[in-house]
Amino acid sequence: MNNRNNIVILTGAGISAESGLATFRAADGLWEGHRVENVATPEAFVRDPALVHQFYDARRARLAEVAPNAAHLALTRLDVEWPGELLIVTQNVDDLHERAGAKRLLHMHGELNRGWCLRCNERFAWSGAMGDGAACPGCDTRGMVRPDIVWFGEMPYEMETIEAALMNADLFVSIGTSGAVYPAAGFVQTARYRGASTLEINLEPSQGSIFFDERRYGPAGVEVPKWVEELLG
Ligand code: BV8
Repeated sequence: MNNRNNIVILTGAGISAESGLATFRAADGLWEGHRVENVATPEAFVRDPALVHQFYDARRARLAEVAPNAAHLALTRLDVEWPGELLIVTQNVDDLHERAGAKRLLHMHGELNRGWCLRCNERFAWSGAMGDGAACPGCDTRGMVRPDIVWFGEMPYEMETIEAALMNADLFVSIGTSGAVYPAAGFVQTARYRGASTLEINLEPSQGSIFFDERRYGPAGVEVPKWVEELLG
């Protein structure tokens, strides 16, 4: 890797695991006790908005109790020191990359700390419980605010920016994701098609591990700082 090279990094729930946030597909396959289709789809929100708000309010409250870990901090160091182009694309809706100081970052699945008014379509920062009676800070309408999060069946954010970065990448690194959810799980194939080198850093082989030139298995808090030190060292 010479330092003119362009790097795209995809992160998933595994990078936040050592901070104490639950991943999606832990052993029981449930997501904090819920089936995904009951809390992370537009249909679920229509069917039972109070349950969906309760699920996200609990995760937003939990987020306030945790902190970035060594893997987030190592990616921020790379973000600051890498002279080539670099983009961190996170699938995570937590704000740990931001709190670690990352700047060249985008949230393709939205953010826990943002809301979206279905009446006036405004999106805005949100802290604390959203409940199902929350008032929109824009139009003041109550009960029409949803989490600004991309649910299953909804289009992820900033796909054009992501595709452009992948088409221009020399190195694609996937960290802490099971490779179960599309279109994120397909990014490695776009990068390979463009001739990028590909590296997977995860606790165990992901569903797409065969597509990676290099694979490093272990806790992100250990493997990511090691990799960044090698790259910058
Ligand atoms: C869309 C926000 C189309 C919610 C999320 C093709 C085939 C089949 C289905 C589909 C397909 N293409 C699209 C679909 C449908 C669907 C999909 O992919 N379904 C899957 C289940 C098959 N995709 C979609 O619906 C997407 N939208 O395609 O839209 C469209 C087109 C036009 C117009 C309109 C629509 C939208 C997907 C986004 C859903 N939202 N998140 C929220 O967070 O509340 S996805 C959710 O799961 C997470 O955000 C995350 O992104 C995703 C994947 O989870 P991971 O991050 O990978 O976490 P996971 O627990 O799975 O894995 C953690 C990994 O970390 C593990 O491997 C573990 O070993 C590792 N780990 C654990 N600890 C550590 C560690 N690694 C290192 N260190 C550690 N300490």
